[in-house]
Amino acid sequence: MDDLLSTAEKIRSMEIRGAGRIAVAASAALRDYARTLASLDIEEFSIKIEEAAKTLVDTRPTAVSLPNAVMLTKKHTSLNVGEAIDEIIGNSDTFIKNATEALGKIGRIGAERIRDGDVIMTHCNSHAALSIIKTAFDQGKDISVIATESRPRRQGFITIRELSEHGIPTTLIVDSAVRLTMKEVDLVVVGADSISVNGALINKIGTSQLALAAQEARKNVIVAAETYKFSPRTLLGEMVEIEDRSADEVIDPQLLKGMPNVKVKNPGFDVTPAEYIDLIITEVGAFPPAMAFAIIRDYLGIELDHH
Ligand code: RUB
Repeated sequence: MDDLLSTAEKIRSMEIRGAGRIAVAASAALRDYARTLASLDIEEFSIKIEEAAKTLVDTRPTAVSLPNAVMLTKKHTSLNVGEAIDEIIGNSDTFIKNATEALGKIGRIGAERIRDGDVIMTHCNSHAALSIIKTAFDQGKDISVIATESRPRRQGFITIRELSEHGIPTTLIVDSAVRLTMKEVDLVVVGADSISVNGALINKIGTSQLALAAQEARKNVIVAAETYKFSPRTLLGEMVEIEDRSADEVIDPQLLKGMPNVKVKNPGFDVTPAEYIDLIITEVGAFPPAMAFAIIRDYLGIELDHH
């Protein structure tokens, strides 16, 4: 349990962050925890797995990759604990292998949309989005990137480091420079924390601002998202919860002393409606956002877990 709690804490504190990484870490943690439960009977085993699943899912609310990874990993039908553990190990190995391969496939499919000479704007730090950009660069396309800072946690710094290490010319801008800079951009490429059944994208706060500025400037917006970033529960009418993070990430509380009338809001994510999105690049193909239902049905299943 200690290892599982430690992974949960790393996700909560954002030491492990980004929808894909969170999903893979949670799947591995559940797998390793299952291995420690061999001495239990099947009922106790299933209860412990459910508790562990909840601990992992409760760490952060927005990225659906996390509950999807946990849902796919925890499934077991055998009444024999040894076999149930093997099922969970198998589920996790499959999930992690698919997630890893998905990044390569998204890179190859998405790179088809990038032309020689393109200037690409990206936001926050998305491994799926960066896979597209790096693949296009590796194909010899002469591209450059404009990366937003992504306040308040500045994940843009991770992005510019990764791009620089890959040899890709990169310009860092503050988030509020998005609209002014959009005229230099050919294409926006971002990742996803969740995609709902109506094709709306939930991603790092500020993403919808990039999409709005891109639409005004008639530039395409491409979303890089593994199929496990689609949200089956939105089929039940559920809304994706937007994480409210601590005000301390925005401003040092000391600086607010003597300002009793001020409060600070720090939403972590925002919603970009489907009509601002040209294409969603998944590992099984490039789809318009209107295909979200078909992706949920075909790749995640619509027999929903009702708790
Ligand atoms: C990260 C973020 C990323 C998506 C996709 O938010 O919004 O764009 O998670 O990333 P945070 P990836 O830093 O708050 O976790 O493509 O790597 O899954």
